[in-house]
Amino acid sequence: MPVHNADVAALFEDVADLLAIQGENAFRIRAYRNAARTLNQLSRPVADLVAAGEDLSDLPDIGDDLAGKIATIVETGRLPLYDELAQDIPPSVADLLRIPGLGPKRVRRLRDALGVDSRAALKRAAETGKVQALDGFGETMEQNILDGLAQMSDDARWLLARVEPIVASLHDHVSAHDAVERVDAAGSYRRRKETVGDLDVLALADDGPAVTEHFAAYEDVAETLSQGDTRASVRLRSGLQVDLRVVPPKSYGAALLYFTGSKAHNVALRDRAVAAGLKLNEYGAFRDDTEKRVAGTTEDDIYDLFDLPYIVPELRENRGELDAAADGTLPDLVTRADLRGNLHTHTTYSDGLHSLEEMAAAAQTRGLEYLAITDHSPAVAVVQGLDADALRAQMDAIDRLNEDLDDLRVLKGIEVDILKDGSLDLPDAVLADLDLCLCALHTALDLDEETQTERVLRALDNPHVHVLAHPTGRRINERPPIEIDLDRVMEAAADRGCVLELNAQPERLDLSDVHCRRAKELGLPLVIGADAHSTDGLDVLRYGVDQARRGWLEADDVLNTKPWADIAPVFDR
Ligand code: DGT
Ligand code: CA
Ligand code: CA
Repeated sequence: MPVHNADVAALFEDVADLLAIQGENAFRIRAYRNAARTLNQLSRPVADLVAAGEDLSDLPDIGDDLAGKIATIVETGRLPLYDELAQDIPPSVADLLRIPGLGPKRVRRLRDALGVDSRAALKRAAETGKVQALDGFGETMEQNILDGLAQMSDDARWLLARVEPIVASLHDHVSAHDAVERVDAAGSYRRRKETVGDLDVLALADDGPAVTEHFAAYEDVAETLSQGDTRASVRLRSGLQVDLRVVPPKSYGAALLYFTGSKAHNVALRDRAVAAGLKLNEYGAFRDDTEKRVAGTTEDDIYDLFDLPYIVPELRENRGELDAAADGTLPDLVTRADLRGNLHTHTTYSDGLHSLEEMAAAAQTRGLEYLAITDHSPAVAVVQGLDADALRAQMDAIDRLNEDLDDLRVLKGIEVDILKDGSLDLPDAVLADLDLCLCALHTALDLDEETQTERVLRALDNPHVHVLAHPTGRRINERPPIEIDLDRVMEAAADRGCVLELNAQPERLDLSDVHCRRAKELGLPLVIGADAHSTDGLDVLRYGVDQARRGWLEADDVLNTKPWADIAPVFDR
């Protein structure tokens, strides 16, 4: 049974939630949350570490007890402590914590006083005014709960990064069948969309029934939704739905093109086919009059039929890629290999898991030429932030570290908080001595658009600021973007010689693909920032690159594809 890091992390988060609802002590709850964070940031599958007999308690925030629990989960797929807790508190109660404004204490109170044990029960209680009558709730809280419930959809989409390890295991399983020559995950996954609704998998094979049978027998399958001779749909234990099609060689390119989508790209391509007297579907391209097959083995052949060069999946959204292909003006998209540095990094000075030295070593391992250390300032109340003295101490430590480093330059930076009035959380005198300064919003995220936009513009007015980090503050499936006039912000940034970050964290990917493209149109360069909170956190840069590619960005549009010496002037406003 493949147990993925995210599964173990999710189980620990669930335990933390249940403990919190029970009123357990904060220290114990935090231990599970920290462990979940470690697991989510680990680049190697923890199941492999267990199999290799490695000592898990060497991992940050994992003690002997948690190491034992991880091994149990990997080996049995279950955690007895969770099962015990879940007997008292059903998942539908823990789920209430996801509603903005509801913490464990309130959830416990709702349950004890009103018997609320699910979203539906909460909705009924709020609609009948029972919630506002409770001590410590009130009318505003009740309305917020109703609003929160309305915003939460039951069919949240899957983060691309969460789906990746699931695809890897599934790919191994399907490929292992003798009849299968090739396996591709198509659909939104192949287009590298930030979230995936369901997974569309193609297997190249002549013997359909044997392969669909083998697919349905995958050990991670919870439920087979349908199974035929050439296709099957299953739901995995994680809840992800997977649709498999088994396709023979002569149709494989056509099927790959069709099931990669997007639907809008397919429709636009089919219109071109019709205009050319052709019929295009998932089986191939055919002459309209004679039904003769003219292409289908590869995607290349099909694009070639229309005199088009190959179009990479990231661009297939019918946002002008077909015209650009016809004109020979497709962008030469940025790649991960183009990135020379990372400009957003946390360390143990604030909320990072690893030390300055460890982060520098990890950057070297990954072939980066420069690494900006950008810990938090004090206003981020949830973590320990650096005040001016602490920042100066860190700057000295960076100077000392750089003396010992040959092929990596560590840059002195900060992720300074933008305060409610648009001023910054640290004095100009210390900001002036940094190599670069990111600014970011972490509080008062609910201001109206005009106020929020003015607030950010005021921050960018500060001549020591260079980068606006995670500009919209969204967390996919958790928190919507702030209300902000991003066009105005981008224009103002360009005017002032500032840039915006494309934050590469899989749950942020902030800016969106559309915003990336808008920045390019406005001539505003971006930086792709890992926002790394651990050594493995540097590996998320590639998700930022995926997003940038979906936004049509080329290496020239991304500052950290260039040597530090070339871009240093930008950070010297
Ligand atoms: P998702 O699953 O919501 O993240 O998005 P996709 O793009 O993976 O969409 P999905 O799974 O519904 O379908 C996979 C691909 O199949 C889609 O990208 C294009 C193709 N497709 C699906 N329905 C249609 C259709 O009605 N017409 C055409 N031309 N293509 C379709
Ligand atoms: Ca899909
Ligand atoms: Ca599908």
